[in-house]
Amino acid sequence: MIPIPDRTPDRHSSAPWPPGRVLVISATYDERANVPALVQGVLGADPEFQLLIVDDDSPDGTGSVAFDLAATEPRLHVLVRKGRRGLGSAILEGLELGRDRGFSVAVNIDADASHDPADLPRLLAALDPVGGPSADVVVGSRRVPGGRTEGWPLSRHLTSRLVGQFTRRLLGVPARDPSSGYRAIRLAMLERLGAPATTGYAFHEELLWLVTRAGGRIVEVPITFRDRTRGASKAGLAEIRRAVGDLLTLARKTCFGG
Ligand SMILES: Nc1nc2c(ncn2[C@@H]2O[C@H](COP(=O)(O)OP(=O)(O)O)[C@@H](O)[C@H]2O)c(=O)[nH]1
Ligand SMILES: [Mg+2]
Repeated sequence: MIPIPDRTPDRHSSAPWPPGRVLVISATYDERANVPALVQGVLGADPEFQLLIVDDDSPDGTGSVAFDLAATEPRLHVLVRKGRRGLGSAILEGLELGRDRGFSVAVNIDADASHDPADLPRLLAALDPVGGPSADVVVGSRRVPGGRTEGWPLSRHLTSRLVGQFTRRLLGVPARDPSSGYRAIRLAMLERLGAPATTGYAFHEELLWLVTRAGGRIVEVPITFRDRTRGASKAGLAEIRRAVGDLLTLARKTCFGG
């Protein structure tokens, strides 16, 4: 039998978006328990911030929790996509939506409380430092003085360091923590980048790689990353395998062009 394709459309929260400058984006997959604190933390950090949750139709109902909160919060927007399409693809769709809605800056934040919303103003300030050169991307970094990671097992420290070295030395990305998902990006930069090819976790490294090749300026500010206490990591074996393949593709493009 020929399978019938799922034509259910992606669903957007319905309230109009107020005009704004800073859009915080959070990709979610099975983060039901984390969404209320995420919304409160981000929107409480500054009355100017708006938050977009891009959910991939999480089986645990994250999308309906987010829609319920958005019904009474005009600064919260929700996009629930059909099927799991990947972390990178969710972030890219959020960035493009932010750009199309006229925001000038987006900040990506994980939904699981590993990234502290209290750091948002510091990340944004580093885009346009007083008296210094402006940046195109600001990475919340665990590997610059003052940065740290709490609660990770040794295996994750080692993998993350290995990926960091690979991205820095082989891909030529000038960042000490290129895998950090906590980052602010000037949305005008998107026009200067080629289309990212990565839909999974290696999107973080690829975005910085594209920014570097486009001559963009990346700076890092220290953050404390705390491992999640609610829900489980989605970076399972299949995702890790996919990310390794994507990083090797980037290395090939770096060395042989593409
Ligand atoms: N929309 C969407 N979000 C995802 C997907 N995979 C992971 N995420 C979200 O991406 C963020 C980082 O994932 P996480 O599992 O915490 O990865 P870890 O911190 O590397 O263990 C979390 O907010 C996840 O819910 C996906 O396929 N689609
Ligand atoms: Mg996490």
